[in-house]
Amino acid sequence: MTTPDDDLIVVSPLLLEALSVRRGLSGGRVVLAGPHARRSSRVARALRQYPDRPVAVAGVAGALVHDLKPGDLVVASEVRSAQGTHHCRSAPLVAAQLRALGLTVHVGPMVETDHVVWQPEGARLALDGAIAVDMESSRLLDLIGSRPAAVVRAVVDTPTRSLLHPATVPGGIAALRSLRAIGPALHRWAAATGDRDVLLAGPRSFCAGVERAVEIVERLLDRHAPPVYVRKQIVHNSRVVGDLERRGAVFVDELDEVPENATVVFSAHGVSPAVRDEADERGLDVVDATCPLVAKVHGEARRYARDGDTVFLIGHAGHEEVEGTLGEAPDRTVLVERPEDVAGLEVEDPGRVSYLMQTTLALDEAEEVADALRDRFPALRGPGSDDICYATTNRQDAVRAVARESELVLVAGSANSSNSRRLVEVAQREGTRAYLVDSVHEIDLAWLAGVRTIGLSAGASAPTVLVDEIVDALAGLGAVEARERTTATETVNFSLPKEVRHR
Ligand code: 0O3
Ligand code: SF4
Repeated sequence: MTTPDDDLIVVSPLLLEALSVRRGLSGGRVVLAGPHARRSSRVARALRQYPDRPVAVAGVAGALVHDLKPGDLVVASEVRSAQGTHHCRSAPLVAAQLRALGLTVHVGPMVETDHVVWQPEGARLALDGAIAVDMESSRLLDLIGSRPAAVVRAVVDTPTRSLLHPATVPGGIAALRSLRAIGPALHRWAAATGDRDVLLAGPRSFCAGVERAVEIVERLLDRHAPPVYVRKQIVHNSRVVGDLERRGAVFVDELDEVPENATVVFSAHGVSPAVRDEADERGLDVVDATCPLVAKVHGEARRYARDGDTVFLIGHAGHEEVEGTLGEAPDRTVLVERPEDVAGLEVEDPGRVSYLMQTTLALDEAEEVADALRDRFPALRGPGSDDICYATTNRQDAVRAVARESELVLVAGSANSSNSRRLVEVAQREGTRAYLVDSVHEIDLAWLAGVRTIGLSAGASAPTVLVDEIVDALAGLGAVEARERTTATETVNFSLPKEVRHR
C-alpha cells in the first residue's frame, strides 16, 4: 500500500530546485540528480528502491516562445533530444491539476540540449514547435523508462531576457516560488496513476445530423472567401466551433449581425419560421443545416396546429431546438418540462391535444412526461415514432451499458449540449459516478484515484478526437486496455442540401 510518504519520486537537477519542490510536498521522495543529470546513479538507486512509483522531473527551464513569462510552468507533452523523443502523455491531466492551484501553465514540447541556449538558436528550436528548453529532462526520462512520468519546469529566462539579463534573479525567484507550489498537484497525479480498463461506449460522438451540419460549414468555407456566417453554434461543441472559427466561420447570435446579402447557415438545432422570414426580408442567402430529424418534428408541429390541436412540446425551456419548434405555432404550443407541470395545464379542448418531443431528451424522463399527459388527456395524439432520435437513443443505451461495468464514466461534450448532459445523467442513474468534460483538460485527477475501470462516451456533437485525447492521457497514467462496448450499429446518413452538394 502506497502511503503519502512514498507515493512518488521527484527528480530535480539542482539543489535549489530540489529544496523548492520539497517544500511543497507532503511526502514522496525528492532525488537530486545534479546538473546535466551527472548524479544519475542516485536516481537509478531510487528507481530500484521504489520500482513501481511514478516519477516527476521538476526544475527550471528557459522559454523559447514569447507568451511564456518567468514563473510560468511548462508541462512537457514531449521531450526532444538528439537521441529521440519521449512522450509524456499525461501532460494535460497534470497541467489541469496545476491550473486548479492557480498557477499559469503551458503544455507543449520541450527540448533538451547539452549547453545553454542563446538566441538565435532558441528561435530556431521554437520553429519546430518547442516551447521551452532544459538540459536534463530527456536523460532523466531515459533512466525512468516506461513507468508513468511527468516533466514540470518553471520558466526563468525568456527569448527577450536571456540568462545574462539582470532580470534573471527575479525570474529565478519566481520560478522557484512556482516549484514550491506544485506539490499538491504531483501528489494527485501520483494517486491517479495505475493500469486501467477503458470501456468505449458505442455508438458515441457525431450523429448523422451533426456530420451533415459540420460538413455544410466546411464545404462553404472551402468554397467562399471567409467569413461564412452561422446563426448560433452550428452544434453545441466548443472544439467544433473553435476549429471552424479558425477556418473563417463567424458565429452570430442573431441575424442582424449578418451583413446584407451575405450567406448564413442555420444551425443543426433548427429555427422558427420568424427567423426564416427575417432572413428573407434581409436578402440573406440561407443554407439550412437543420437536422432532418429536427425538421420532421417541425413538420409534426405544423400538422397538429393546423388540425386545431393544442400541442404539448416536451423539452427544456430556452434550448434552441425548443425555441425553433415552439415558433412553428407559438399560439397553439405549450412547453412541458416535467411530469408535475401536467396537472396545471389548461387547454381549449381536451379532445384536441397532441404532443411532441425535443430530439435529445433522456428517453425515460420524456416518457414519464408523456405518460402524465396521457393520463390527464386520454385523447392525446403523439408522433408515429418517438421524436427522440435514433442517435440520442443509441448513445443513451450504450452509456448505460458501460456505466453498469464501470467505476467512473466520462462523457466528452460541452456544457450547453443537451444530449451530452443527458448521457451523464443516464450513467449516474445506474449508480456510477459520471462527469461531463469539454476536453481532456477538464478531467480532475482526483476522480481517477483508485479507479480501475472507466466508461467513456461522447455526445452527438463531440468529435472523436476528444475521446482519443482522453484515452491517450489516461495511457500516460499507466497501461490502458481500451475495449469497444457496442450496443448498436448506425448506418444513418443524411444528404447535403443542394447549395453544397457538389464540390
Ligand atoms: O440539442 P443538443 O444541445 O444536444 O445539441 P448538440 O449538442 O449540438 O448535439 C446535436 C443535436 C442537435 C443538433 C439537435 O438534435
Ligand atoms: Fe439529428 Fe438526432 Fe443528431 Fe439531433 S441528435 S442532430 S436529431 S441525428
